[in-house]
Amino acid sequence: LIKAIDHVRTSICTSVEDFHFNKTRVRPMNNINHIPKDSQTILYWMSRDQRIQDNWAMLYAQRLALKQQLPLHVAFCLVPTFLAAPLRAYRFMLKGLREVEQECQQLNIIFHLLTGQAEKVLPKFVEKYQVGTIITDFSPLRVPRQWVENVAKKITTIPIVQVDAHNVVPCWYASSKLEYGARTIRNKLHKNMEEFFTEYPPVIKHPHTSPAHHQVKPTDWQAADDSLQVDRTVDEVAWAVPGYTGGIEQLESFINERVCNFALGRNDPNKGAISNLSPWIHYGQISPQRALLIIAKLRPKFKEACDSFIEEAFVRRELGDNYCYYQENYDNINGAWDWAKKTLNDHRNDKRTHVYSRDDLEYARTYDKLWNASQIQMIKEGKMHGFVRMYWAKKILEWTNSPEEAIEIAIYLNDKYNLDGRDPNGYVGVMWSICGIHDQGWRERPVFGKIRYMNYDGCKRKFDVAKYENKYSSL
Ligand code: FO1
Repeated sequence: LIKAIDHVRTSICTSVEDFHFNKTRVRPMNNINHIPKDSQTILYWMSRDQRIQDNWAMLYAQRLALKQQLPLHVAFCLVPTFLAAPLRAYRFMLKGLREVEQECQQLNIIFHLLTGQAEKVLPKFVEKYQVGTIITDFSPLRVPRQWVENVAKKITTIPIVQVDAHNVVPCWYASSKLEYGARTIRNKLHKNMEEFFTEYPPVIKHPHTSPAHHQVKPTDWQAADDSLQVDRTVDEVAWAVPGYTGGIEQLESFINERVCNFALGRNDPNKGAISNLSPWIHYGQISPQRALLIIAKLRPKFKEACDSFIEEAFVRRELGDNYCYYQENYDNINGAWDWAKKTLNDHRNDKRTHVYSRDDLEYARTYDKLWNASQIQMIKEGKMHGFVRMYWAKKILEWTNSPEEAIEIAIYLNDKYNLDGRDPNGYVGVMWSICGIHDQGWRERPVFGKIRYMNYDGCKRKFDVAKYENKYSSL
């Protein structure tokens, strides 16, 4: 599949220079429009989209460097802690970045792993290499948005621009407001598909070599690992091979082995019918748009599966970015609509049938074997099946003293164990389950109020619960 994708890229265009770049993907982060005359390099500050190919931010950076006839650098600013990400998450990310470094070497692009906050390390970098423009990618989350803002405050002499390299339709272009749900954003996204759902040209071997080329040493990955201040008890998982190649291989196995069952089996955690791509997508190691372009081609053969995949990986995923971008309280109860806040408040003092502590939940010590199994799967594999994720979060609401506590515990566990934790989709999943965002009101009942309820018997009607419980029966 990797070769086939390379072939598609080079067949649409041989150079990014003759490619029409859709400028709607780019927005200025300061009001400087001119690249200083004595500039020596262009910099892509990579953050969310940790790949070279199929990356609009990288393509835009190279295009600018080619126009200016300047060398091209890529820098990643490694922070020692990020939203409580454990070793499992960081190792997955760092291994993917190793592949990025190798690819840069082959393409005459210089890769730098800078350790520390961007606002501290980038100003020095810009001065040292006489950077003419910084291009960065886009995340709707608070912390990375603050990074960009802080950098823009410190670096005031060169243009800083941002490219949404994660969404098919740039988040700020798809909608200018907080959407209610899939039904209100779907048309907005689909109507823009023709404009944005295009093939990627290749990032090419860069023709301009930096004088600094030979001074830059290869990254010391061990030192990078040692610099982390993370929970090292949550270790790597075996099933997911990090990096672009690993991600494309996962996509290939989805196409060859699982897509045929996706339409009917995607809600059955025993079926193994899902794409499993979310870890690679979270770290930007593969492009969601690439996955969509490939899956869309299978539509004549697997219409229903492809349409469901497009709904999940395009509409629902981009709705997640919309929520986090326009709702600053995306991870707490204030991010709920008024009807949901009211109903949760009305039922705040309802008697709970069981109350568990965070520890009880974390170590899967509940009476519910299905819930325990889902928690065990997450601890062991760093993932949880999408259908069970909803049940899992809703039970946390049922078994804790307040919706606030439920949200906090659900996010804590999701971010600690899941490879794709700390992602807009994770926050939206928790907020959908506990606060009814992107959902509607349902028949009122204890604790949940009008928030949609899920129960064990309902799961039994959907899949072989005992089989799943047996698979994940102990830690
Ligand atoms: N991005 C960075 O620019 N630097 C980091 O050190 C960094 C660490 C990190 C750890 C775990 C994780 O899940 C993501 C991490 N990211 C990092 C990427 C990033 O900011 C996120 O993927 C997005 O914000 C999600 O939208």
